[in-house]
Amino acid sequence: MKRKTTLTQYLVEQQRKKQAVSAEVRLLIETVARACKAIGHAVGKGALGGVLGSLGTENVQGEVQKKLDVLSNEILLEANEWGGHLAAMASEEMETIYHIPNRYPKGEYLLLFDPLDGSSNIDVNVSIGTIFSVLRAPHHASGRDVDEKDFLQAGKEQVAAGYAVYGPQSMLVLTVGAGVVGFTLDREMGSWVLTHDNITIPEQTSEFAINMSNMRHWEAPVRRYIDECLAGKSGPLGKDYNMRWIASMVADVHRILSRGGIFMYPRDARPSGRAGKLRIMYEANPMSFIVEQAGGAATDGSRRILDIQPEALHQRVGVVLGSRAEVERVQRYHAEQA
Ligand code: P6P
Repeated sequence: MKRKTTLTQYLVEQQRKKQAVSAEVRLLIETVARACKAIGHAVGKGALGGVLGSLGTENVQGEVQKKLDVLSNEILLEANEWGGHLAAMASEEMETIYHIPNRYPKGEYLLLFDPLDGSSNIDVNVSIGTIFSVLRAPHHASGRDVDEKDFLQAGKEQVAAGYAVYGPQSMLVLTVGAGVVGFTLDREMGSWVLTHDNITIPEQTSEFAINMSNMRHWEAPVRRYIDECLAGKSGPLGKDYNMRWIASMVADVHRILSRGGIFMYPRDARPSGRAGKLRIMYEANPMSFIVEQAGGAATDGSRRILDIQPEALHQRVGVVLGSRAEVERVQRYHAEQA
């Protein structure tokens, strides 16, 4: 019987190949993966675990916090604070950065995460996930204490990024800058087993993902692209398109990594409108790193997301990512409009 490659073995092999995987990064990813197993276990219990429903509190985004949001955040903090590989952490669920307690050694990496993405789907039993991003801590060399500004690095500085999707299977999808790999949780053994050793996104697609109820707020290039998709075979794109919208970014991106597609959460066209819904530091950047490593593209409509210099920890950004030819088409439409 073919021996199964586990996450640890994959990371050790990457370490040997002198990829971005240092011993600290390996420990960090293994620790996050173990925390995702615990989160997936809590999610899987559902009503039996007494963890469904809301807490009646709001997070820094002004979004109602689900019990599982806060529990998932705590699981990631507790799993990662003692290992000595991190200088600090940041999360969608926390207003400011989380400093490693003085009783633990500090490391040279920063960990950012959306502990449970897709919260609106928790109580209706639809796939949700955890997204994480790893940056180097610039302050480490200077010996000063880490601060929020140290997190404000463009997405191209990421050392690693990944997500866990808690669906019919629990999967962990990861990049350390050497392509994209996928692991499936072997629930009997409790180990992440390599099942997808080279995930790539088809260049073309005939499937788009967008929340159509926001149509009145879209910029013209987005409207033009979607209208062309809806025009089907007789339209300028010459083929019929299908539509999906799960409203869990992790699940929508996982589908695109699995069979192609384009995911759009565009910025709002109104002058007073939001720059987008998704947060750049712990949603758009990690997903863009993964999508690019899988041969796709990721922009805010016009600019490559990984080049954007963030100015605030919880900054929002428009997101257009997936099959390269489709993303570049939307980019062209923005350029023609400029
Ligand atoms: P809407 C989940 O709340 C999330 O942040 C992403 O996971 C998802 O893609 C998006 O929001 C869904 O937003 O407006 O369709 O509910």
